[in-house]
Amino acid sequence: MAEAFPDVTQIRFEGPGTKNPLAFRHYNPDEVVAGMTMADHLRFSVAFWHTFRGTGADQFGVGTMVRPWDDGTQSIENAQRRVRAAFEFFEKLGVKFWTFHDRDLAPEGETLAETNRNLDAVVAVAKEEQARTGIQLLWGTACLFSNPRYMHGASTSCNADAFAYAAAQVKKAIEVTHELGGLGYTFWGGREGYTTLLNTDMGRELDHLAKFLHMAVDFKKEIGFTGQFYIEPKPMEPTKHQYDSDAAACVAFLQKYGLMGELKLNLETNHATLAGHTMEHELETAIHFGVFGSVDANAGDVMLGWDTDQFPTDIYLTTNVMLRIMKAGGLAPGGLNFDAHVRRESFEPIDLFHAHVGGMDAFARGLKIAAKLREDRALDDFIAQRYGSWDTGIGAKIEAGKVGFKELEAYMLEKGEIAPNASGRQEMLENILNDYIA
Ligand code: XUL
Ligand code: CO
Repeated sequence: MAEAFPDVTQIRFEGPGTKNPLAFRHYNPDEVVAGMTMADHLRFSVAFWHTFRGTGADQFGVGTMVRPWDDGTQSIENAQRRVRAAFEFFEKLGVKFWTFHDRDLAPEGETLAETNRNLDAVVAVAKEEQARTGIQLLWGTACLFSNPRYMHGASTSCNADAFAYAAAQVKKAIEVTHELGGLGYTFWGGREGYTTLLNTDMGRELDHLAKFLHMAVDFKKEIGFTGQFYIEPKPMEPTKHQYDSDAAACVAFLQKYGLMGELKLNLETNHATLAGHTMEHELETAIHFGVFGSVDANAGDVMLGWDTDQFPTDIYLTTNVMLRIMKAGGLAPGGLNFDAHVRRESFEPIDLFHAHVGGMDAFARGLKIAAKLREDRALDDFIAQRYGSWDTGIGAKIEAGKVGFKELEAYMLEKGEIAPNASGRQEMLENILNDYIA
């Protein structure tokens, strides 16, 4: 097949001063930062659905993307050619991982059996390309939201047959993920949520979602798939109330239904902001509850209230994300998956490179800044000292469980008033952060 991106050779590290827009200024894969190569810290992944299936269509107009390798048909040959173009892109960009939904890869047929055969035919090419390039599947997933059969949800549908179809579809998606040596499998709740309680039995739907995930866990064990399962929280879009709304809601769900230990979280920046949280809050929550897994790297727009899935360019964001990832001890077996798409106006193939190069450089800078902040304990010492009252005296006794309300009453009656509070120094800390980012 002719090259899909004939104008691009390997994207290389040229350093901060370069004027070449198709070079890395900061991402130097083999450079060691805090004891590990940048490639191993960052584990970049390309999302097949946005980069190779995104058309640029929106509510107001049809697609705009120019993709010379794609003939626009639903043929298997076209789907296979698209996969080869994708691997050329991954290789030239220098990423080691990719992700896909079953239906991004291959068209649906007339029957489930035909759909599965279509998928197998395209997965065979992906397997070949993986072997040729050494690029690995970070995770696979199933699209349980596009087809009208899932209008009421998949595992949370009021229609039991939709649950059954979704189970069959996910079974197959886990099988092909396993076949491709996938490091994980993601469950994003698609239409698992509701719009009005006037027609919804929420408790029953949540029970069904849990049952579905238990079946998936059982099946995974049965076939010996050892990849990590992830839930991807999102608060809204397409439904008004998505069940996996944020990290804390997912933890509550996993605990209630006995699924802790089986699934971790794949956290996405634009989903965090839609939930009214910062991405670092979501990461910190997941880390605390022991469910941090992987990251869908993107960004929203501060002026727009929907899931714009833009490429991350904000160094504050990437620094804060990398601070948490380093605190968690790294990403593996997860990664930084660019669940992001180019703008409708950026319709040329080359824009796919500009977008990813920018995202990778933004994260490389975030990594270097976070590593330096950690090395200097520029924030850590302040936090440790802020909680100093818990290290000795009454604080240490409370943490050790040595006192209860009666002892604390006696302590305070004798002391009369609390020790003076100290300033939180937020502005000083913001200045320190700025100093490192500069
Ligand atoms: C949707 C979203 C999905 C998941 C995979 O907002 O993020 O692409 O990442 O289904
Ligand atoms: Co996502």
